[in-house]
Amino acid sequence: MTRARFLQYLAGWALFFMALPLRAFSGVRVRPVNDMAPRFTVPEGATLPITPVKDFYVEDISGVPAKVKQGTAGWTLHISGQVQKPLTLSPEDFKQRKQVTRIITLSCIGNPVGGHAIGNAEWRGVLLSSLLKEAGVDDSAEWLTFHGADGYHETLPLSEAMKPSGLLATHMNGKPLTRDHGRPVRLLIPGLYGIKQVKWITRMEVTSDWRAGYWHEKGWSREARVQVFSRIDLPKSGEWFQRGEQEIRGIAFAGDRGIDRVEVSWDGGKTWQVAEMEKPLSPWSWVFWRKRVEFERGGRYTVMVRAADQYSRVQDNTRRDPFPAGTTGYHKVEFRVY
Ligand SMILES: Nc1nc2c(c(=O)[nH]1)N[C@H]1C(S)=C(S)[C@@H](COP(=O)(O)O)O[C@H]1N2
Ligand SMILES: [Mo]
Repeated sequence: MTRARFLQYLAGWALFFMALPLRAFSGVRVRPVNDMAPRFTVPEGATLPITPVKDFYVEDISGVPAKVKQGTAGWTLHISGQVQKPLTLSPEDFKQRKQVTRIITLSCIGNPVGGHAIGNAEWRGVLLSSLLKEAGVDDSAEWLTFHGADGYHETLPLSEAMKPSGLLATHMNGKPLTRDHGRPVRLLIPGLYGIKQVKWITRMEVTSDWRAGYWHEKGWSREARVQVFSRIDLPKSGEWFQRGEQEIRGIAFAGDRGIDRVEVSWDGGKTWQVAEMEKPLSPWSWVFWRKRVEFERGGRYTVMVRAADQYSRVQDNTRRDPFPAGTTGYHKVEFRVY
């Protein structure tokens, strides 16, 4: 089999597994090879500005590593490769460094249109750039590879890693990271999908050679830059309303590019109206939008949403599968007015 055929074959299987909608709601962990299947539940009510840890989606290749289950007392993170001064850091060493708190939204690249494999949290930790400066990166180095205790690995360009927004987080919403979310330390680089946000980090290596990440080896995007995403949270699909005023609302997200505008349609995409937006909690956070609409006539309505980032990149209406670079299509909800 040629490489292209092989990738097609993998892609085929990835599409097949992601097309099983029941998986998302069952909460059952089925894990076929090559399947990016984030576990998430759809909340009953409105979306909260900060996602409680218990409702935050979880995605990883083989669950919490044994090393983490045994406790993280002897844990160390090594920073090595093309650096002047290799570092070995314990959780205690992290505590002694300057603490930074950031609100950052995290989204899985496998999140479907309208999906909930996206959450917003307040992360605390140490700036990635400050640790790299401390280690003293060689001029000839270009890449930084992260290794997780489960064998997962990802590579970032050093230019991306040196951005002042990247965080090696030890805390989530004011508490130490839970095992599921990467205890004792994980990466958060705003602007990139979860694929890049390595959990349970044991080793970081500075190199001049690029190495494909775990999912990139399976055909997923190499850069994994977040696409413009918007979602309708209310009304829910299939709901019935009495004639009159009704609020439509939801979230929008564009990684580190910020949301400039959200537009809503309730005639199936023929006309669009600008929605009101709340101020985001940070430059890396999702935003809440809302629109009050007067529904005078009974019948069936299709509400749609689309957003644009601050570089005026309007959301793409092609309903792409999340594989290989994240989904793009507009979220639609159908409901009835009587
Ligand atoms: N070590 C490790 N880190 C990982 C993964 C993994 O399988 N192993 N999965 C990545 C993916 S695909 C996503 S979407 C995020 C999910 O983070 P969460 O489980 O905290 O929501 O973790 C990323 N980091
Ligand atoms: Mo993911």
